[in-house]
Amino acid sequence: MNDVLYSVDDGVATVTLDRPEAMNSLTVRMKTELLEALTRASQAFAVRAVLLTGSGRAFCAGQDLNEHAANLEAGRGLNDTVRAHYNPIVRTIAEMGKPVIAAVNGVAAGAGASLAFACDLRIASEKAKFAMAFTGIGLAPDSGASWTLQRLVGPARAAELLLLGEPLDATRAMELGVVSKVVPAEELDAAARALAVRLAQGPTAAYAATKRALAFAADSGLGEALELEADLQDACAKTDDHLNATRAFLKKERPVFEGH
Ligand code: T3D
Repeated sequence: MNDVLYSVDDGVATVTLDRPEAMNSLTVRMKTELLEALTRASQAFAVRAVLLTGSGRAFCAGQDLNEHAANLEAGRGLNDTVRAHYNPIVRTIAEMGKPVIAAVNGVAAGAGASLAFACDLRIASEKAKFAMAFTGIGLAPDSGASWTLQRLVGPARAAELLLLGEPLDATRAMELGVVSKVVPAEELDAAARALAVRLAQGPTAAYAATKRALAFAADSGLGEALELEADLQDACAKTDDHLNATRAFLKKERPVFEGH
């Protein structure tokens, strides 16, 4: 891979968008590599949590507008590019049975903000900024921002952010619940890594079930959500992690989760 870095340590796959000279904006090559990295993390048994971050001063400035302009000049529409590249990336993050954390090191604009919103947790540097840059260039939200953002901040605030496109700094993002923690820039790597390692040492099957339950409940009635919860709980109850953690609790010991 050239523009996306991938490494695994302590059960954590770190996926780094690495085109800092263009603020990690997304070309076809970068989106292809990002999907490959996320798919690899999702399928690797040894990986139990994923950390997504950016090199340099940006998290991700969204679509590379040079490539985008060339596409427009060539008369190519966006129907295929959004479906072919952005949608599979977002689905892979949302559907993988492992927690995905965005370590938002700087500006996250357009589809870059959408990528952060698609993750399960967001931890931000004081220098982070979220810019819903879509309408600023005459586009509508993509990569799931219309779905994720209103679930993070509520429909009225999401409409305001997406229509007006005014950036959120890290403090405001924290106030609105877009991020769960803000840390000084120099502490972001360590703080995000500590969170990812903690999750990688947790009950992976229970996390997968929690992701599934949350995604399902977002679109279903209480009755259906109760039914799925019952099925998922039954599956979790059959894991070694649950059995061992219950025994550990009764012996007043710390549980050790093996991830199955
Ligand atoms: O084709 C499709 O599939 C459509 C899909 C669209 C999804 C989208 O993501 S739409 C939204 C696209 N993104 C944007 O509109 C954001 C554009 N960038 C900005 O608004 C600003 O650059 C930032 C808010 C991200 C950062 O501002 P600032 O002042 O910190 O930095 P800057 O000076 O504007 O940018 C620094 C460099 O990065 C600059 O290049 P230079 O002059 O140093 O050579 C700038 O052109 C470049 N850059 C920033 N964003 C992009 C970019 N180059 C290409 N594409 C970008 N998106």
